[in-house]
Amino acid sequence: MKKPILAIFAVVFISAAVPGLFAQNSQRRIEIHARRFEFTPAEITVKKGETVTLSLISEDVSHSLLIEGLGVNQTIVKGHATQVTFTPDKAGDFPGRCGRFCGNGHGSMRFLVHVTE
Ligand SMILES: [Cu+2]
Repeated sequence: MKKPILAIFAVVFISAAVPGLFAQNSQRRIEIHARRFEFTPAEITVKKGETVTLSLISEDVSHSLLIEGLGVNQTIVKGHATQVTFTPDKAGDFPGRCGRFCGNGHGSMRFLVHVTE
């Protein structure tokens, strides 16, 4: 009976001592709000190889989040929380924008993803 308990203690101890060791596949989730004419937050920083899920919420009209360098092109309809997942495979800055005309300030609806090594 003692060995399984020791094994559990060992796993708990190692997990605590080495943060992230058992979290390799856990997805990071970031909530992004869209409204005329901004994304909030307008910038995020993620790690290369890290799988990130953006939870997109519109507060007014339909928008979209278009990040060409990351293959993201997701319509955001008011009243429907939408998710988009990506895993950047290179470091750098990836500009995004609203890809759906939403009014006079549409062109200033910018987004930026910093991908670090
Ligand atoms: Cu727009």
